[in-house]
Amino acid sequence: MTQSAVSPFPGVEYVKAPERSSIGDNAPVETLVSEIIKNVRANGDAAVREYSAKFDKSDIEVFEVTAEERQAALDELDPQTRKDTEFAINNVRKFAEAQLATILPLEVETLPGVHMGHRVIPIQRVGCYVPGGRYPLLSAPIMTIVPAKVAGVDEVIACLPPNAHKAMIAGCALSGADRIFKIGGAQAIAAMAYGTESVPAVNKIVGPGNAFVNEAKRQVFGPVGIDQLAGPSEIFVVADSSGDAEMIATDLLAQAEHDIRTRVGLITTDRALAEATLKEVEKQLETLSTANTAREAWINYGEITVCDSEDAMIGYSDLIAAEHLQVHTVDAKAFAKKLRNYGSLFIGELASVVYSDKCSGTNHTLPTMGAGAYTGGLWVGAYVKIATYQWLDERGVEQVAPPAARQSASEGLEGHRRAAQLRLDRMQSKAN
Ligand code: HSO
Ligand code: ZN
Repeated sequence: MTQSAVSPFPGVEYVKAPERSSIGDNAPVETLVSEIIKNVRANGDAAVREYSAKFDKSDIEVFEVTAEERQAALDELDPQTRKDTEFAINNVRKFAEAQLATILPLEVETLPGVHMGHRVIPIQRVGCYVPGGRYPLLSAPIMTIVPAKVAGVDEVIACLPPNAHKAMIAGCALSGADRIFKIGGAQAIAAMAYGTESVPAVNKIVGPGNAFVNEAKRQVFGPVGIDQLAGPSEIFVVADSSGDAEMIATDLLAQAEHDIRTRVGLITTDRALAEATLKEVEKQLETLSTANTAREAWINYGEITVCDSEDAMIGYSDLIAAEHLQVHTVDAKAFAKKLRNYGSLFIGELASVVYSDKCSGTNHTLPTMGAGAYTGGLWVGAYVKIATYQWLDERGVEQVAPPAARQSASEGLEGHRRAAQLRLDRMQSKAN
């Protein structure tokens, strides 16, 4: 059933509504993944072997990629691909370094004698999941591994499915992975979370994957950190009458070809642009080699809306909080400042999402499914901890000890009261 009669937001009308809105029931995945995690946690490599055979049809005995295998993967990479990969790595590194320089340590004296601050401490060991996927996306390992290295993580390990394209091993190596393992799916996440005989346990797991990987990350979260739960890709374009239908349709389809669940859309104040873009999408689908996937995504989750005001356009865009948001308006820089919720913003029609997908330098691991309302994407800051500390001199104790002791007493926490009071008592007996 199409929802064209229903307005998705006040002042917003569908020209083409998505036919589906929600992504199915996750319960069967949840149960299976929980079994996989329990088994890997209890039986280590043996369980990983069992699942590699079952899900990946792999009889691999030694999971870790050897130095010779690494070298062979690098040697097999064609020279232009290697150059392009290094170009992307350098750009991602440059931006991550610039961002890291903004994360500063701090120390202040909040009361006389009460000093506190925070330190910026790299996470010790990080695990990067690198998906196999239908196409080998060489940019995937770059986006998770390079910022980890820039942050100063001691050991960065990467896991990729045993049947992943060999070039992906080269991508992990060029990005700087310290160790690479051929393990995929939920078993890889479990192995990195709890450790096995061959895989060291990590402190944080990052990187996108399929429904099983995502669910496994959700389940191991707690003692292990995760970046985010990556859903299917999303792209929206906000445009006024200056928008170019061909360019917009091209950019929408560029992401629609990822997955039949990709969500793409145009939000515009211009009805003529809406209708022209609708026609353009249909036209371009006729010649796109990936049209099978892109068309299904377009029919199911694609949308075009017309807004009766700029405010409605901004409000609806903020409600969606799209993973990628392109701004095609007359004064795109000024308009961009009015937008609040998105994973990453592409200002002006020269900034295509595809550039950041591949090589311009911002991270392409971004929040989906509305998470852009509360977080940005993966970045160098996700690989460091901001950890606080304090130190006091006697003037500080004189100020904080009495209220701390009183609060503890009134809460019935006698142990706390004693700890608060002890310093004061010592200071007083020293003075006498
Ligand atoms: N659009 C994807 C990233 C990507 N696309 C890599 C192509 N290569 C998620 O942001
Ligand atoms: Zn993409």
